[in-house]
Amino acid sequence: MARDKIALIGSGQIGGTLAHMIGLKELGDVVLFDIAEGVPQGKALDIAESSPVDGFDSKLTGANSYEAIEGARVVIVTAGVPRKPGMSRDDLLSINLKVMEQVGAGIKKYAPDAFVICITNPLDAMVWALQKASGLPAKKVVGMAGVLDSARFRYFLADEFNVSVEDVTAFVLGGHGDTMVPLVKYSTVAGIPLPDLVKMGWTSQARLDEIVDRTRNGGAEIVNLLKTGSAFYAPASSAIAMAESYLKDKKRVVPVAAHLNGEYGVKDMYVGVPVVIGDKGVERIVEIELAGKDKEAFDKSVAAVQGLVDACKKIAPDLL
Ligand code: A3D
Repeated sequence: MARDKIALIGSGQIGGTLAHMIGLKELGDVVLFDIAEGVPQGKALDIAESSPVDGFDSKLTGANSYEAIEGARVVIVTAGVPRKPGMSRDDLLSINLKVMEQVGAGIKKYAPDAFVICITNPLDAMVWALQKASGLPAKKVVGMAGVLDSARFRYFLADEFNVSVEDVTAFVLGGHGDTMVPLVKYSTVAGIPLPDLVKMGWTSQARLDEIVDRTRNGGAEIVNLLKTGSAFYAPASSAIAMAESYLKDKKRVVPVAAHLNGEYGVKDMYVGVPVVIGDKGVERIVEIELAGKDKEAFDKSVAAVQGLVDACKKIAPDLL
């Protein structure tokens, strides 16, 4: 059986980490792509030179032309520019929107059968634009955010309770960013919902609220510490989990930015919801009933994503 080919569009902090992880996990051969000359080639060679030490077989190459991604089974997109001081959210949106148009055209031409995972921010709008620009079926194009947001929530909870991260599950809905909706009653330690743990005296409601808040601001916390960029290890791990579920048809149930067409009362938008990922892409959208404060928070989050999508439509009306 030939090895799967995985294309990484964008060879920056996350792209390089993804390539290294794919090698270490022997998930397939890697093509690193970037517009910066030498960077994808240099990272590919550097990681390839680590392969004899770590004992993995994976062919790693770097490229500046889209032909190199031909036939990829998975494409992970991190291409774009970060928000710089003085740059508005709309400036960032219009720059990265153009990037998504280029990337979408490249995928359409050379990897139309791939499962595509978008990571570029602003996530929920960029994955929407990438699906439009690539013309791929919506169930084959997803955004990575929920796995990362719920991983952060799980980590903070495990730390709070002094238990293994493996025994903590978390449920996060909504758009990526400060409007995300961590659902406390569906988050558990070994199956025990968090509200029960409060009753059992494991933590207080006030502590739980602080942890939810820290989760919502998890990205900003890392940016403030690093000063020169944003998180890349945990985002890369999260995208790898999604790629692995597709490549191995694991049918994992994970929160991703998925295309909604009526589910949760949302039409033609990407919003973070739990889905099943198997070898057909998004095989099922898990639709839970939301009520009260959770529904309010979800609707607020959807409205924020809608605002970004409307801005995209204004900048690039021909994407529709
Ligand atoms: P960075 O290290 O800047 O890498 C981005 C790469 O994209 C650079 O190497 C650029 O040269 C390249 N690039 C720019 N324009 C193009 C183009 N037109 N075609 C191909 N490549 C191009 O960033 P990073 O790896 O740290 O982050 C990548 C993206 O992920 C950013 O948009 C971040 O905001 C985003 N991000 C999202 C999350 C989520 O949870 C959704 C988390 C962390 C980062």
